[in-house]
Amino acid sequence: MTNIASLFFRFDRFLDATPIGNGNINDTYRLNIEVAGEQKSVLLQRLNHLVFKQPDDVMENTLQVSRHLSAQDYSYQIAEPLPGLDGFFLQNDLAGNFWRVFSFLENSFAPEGTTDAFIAYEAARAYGAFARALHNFPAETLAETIPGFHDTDRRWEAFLKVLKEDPAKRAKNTQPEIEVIFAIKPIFDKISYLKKSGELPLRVAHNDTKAGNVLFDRSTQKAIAVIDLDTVMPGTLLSDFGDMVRTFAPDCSEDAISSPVLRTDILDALKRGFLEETERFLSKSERENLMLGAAWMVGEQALRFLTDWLAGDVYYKINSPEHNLVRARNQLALLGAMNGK
Ligand code: GN1
Ligand code: MG
Repeated sequence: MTNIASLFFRFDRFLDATPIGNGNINDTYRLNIEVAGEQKSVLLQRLNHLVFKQPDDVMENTLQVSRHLSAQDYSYQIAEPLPGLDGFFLQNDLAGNFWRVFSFLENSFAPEGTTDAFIAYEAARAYGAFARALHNFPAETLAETIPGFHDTDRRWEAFLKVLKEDPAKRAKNTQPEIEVIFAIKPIFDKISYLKKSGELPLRVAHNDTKAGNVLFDRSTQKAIAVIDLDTVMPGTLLSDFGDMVRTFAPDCSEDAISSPVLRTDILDALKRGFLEETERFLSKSERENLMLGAAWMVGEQALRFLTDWLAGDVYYKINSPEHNLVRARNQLALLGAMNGK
């Protein structure tokens, strides 16, 4: 860590690097160093280059979007990427890992676990403001940092392939879940139709709109920043709203063995917060299909967890042998609970 820190800063003393957050993909630390007698904190992160295969594209998107946001009427803070001593934003260690540093927003916290209606409302407003500030940005100029990220047709193909090859020999004992996935296919087909027909406008989408990606002020308890711009890509806002419903509205986490209950007060808070910021520019088809976006995101996440389970746990970090299967079941139960909402 000391070596990595020294690629970014000249410092007198390396104090510590404490892991923070609970992301499934990257590794994040609060790095404390001493510069000219003063303690300085930054956010240091190892970018998972097995997931983000073009790290330069991730940094370029982040810089473009951060610059655009700072030139808009956008009342939130931006966790700016900081360059290394050689001027480059990405620095490699000897093992070939990619590291970057962001300014640390002091006196802030990222919500964890099940959040209440106020947090949901504040976060939805922040994600809505983010979308609004970027609605005149040319979305097509951004790189696809994970090609086909929300291309559910493509994810469906990947699922069928792994189901056929069955590399971990798990398909036989996963029949009930596989059947449910086939039963929800019409949701994916409807989204695919809306995208292909051009009914849904191409937008800058954040693509990871969970509670943990909004920072809150410890004193005021208000949202102060939207973070984690790695998956900001051209896409649709239905997935951003949908992923909020997926992550905020259940009464338990996606890792819980119990079946989630959909909390309608949270759902209302999300709609209110998001629409306050976006209503003026959303198209009719976006407004009408927000809840389809939610069903799509929950279904797609179930598909992704199930695919990873069948593949032998190659993508998501797992903490127990059946973690991916538990997550897939959880998401399928959530989708069931959403029916008719
Ligand atoms: C991953 O690492 P984290 O928690 O931000 C994943 C999301 C999933 C999420 C499910 C790049 O996000 O798409 O919704 O796990 N990110 C990537 O927990 O695949
Ligand atoms: Mg993320």
